Amino acid sequence: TRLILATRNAGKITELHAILADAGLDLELVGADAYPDVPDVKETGVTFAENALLKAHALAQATGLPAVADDSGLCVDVLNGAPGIFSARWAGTHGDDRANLDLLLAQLGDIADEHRAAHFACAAALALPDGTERVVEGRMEGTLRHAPVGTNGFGYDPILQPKGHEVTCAELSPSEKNAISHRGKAFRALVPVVKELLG
Ligand code: ITT
Repeated sequence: TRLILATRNAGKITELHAILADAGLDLELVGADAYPDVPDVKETGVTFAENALLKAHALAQATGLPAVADDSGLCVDVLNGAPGIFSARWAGTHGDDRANLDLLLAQLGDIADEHRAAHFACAAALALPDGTERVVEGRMEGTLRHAPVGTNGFGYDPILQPKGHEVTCAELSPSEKNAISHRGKAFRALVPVVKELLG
């Protein structure tokens, strides 16, 4: 079965290939970049789940193929859940990971560790060309460091230290991160749904 990943984020694509392959899905995964004529969908939803569904439906409708999408972000307790669904463009330019991370650190200033709780959230959506849809979510809890450490991963990985770990997500290996991440949890939960609907 051909399954399209409705994402243009290279970090997500790498992780999703590994997560879905490990879960034993016998699928041909094709990134959204293989469909350059499909316009970027406006993420007008107010939740991760709504935006993930918008992206999955847009690609499924445009291609006539089943599509999966990821909408994700970092939610900081002391900021009432921000950046949340605005994580990719927190500092203004979509996808400028370094600027987003620097702005967030500046906003937190030297707030003490016990007030630096945060979590990554991911909504994983599946949409079929006939309009069928499913969405599931996953989370990874942690605390925010005062400065970035590590070079693996993407986005805010260098500042999120997962609960129960002494290192940041950017110091974990890809497989270590996928084993505990919001994205790993969400997409492993989506796999049985994909198998049920697509065989
Ligand atoms: P697509 O819409 O094309 O999938 P995007 O980057 O615009 O790509 P989102 O709107 O879901 O995707 O934004 C996700 C942002 O949240 C991403 O740019 C990172 O800044 C952050 N993020 C999500 N998952 C992350 C992770 O595992 N590690 C670090 N940062 C993450």
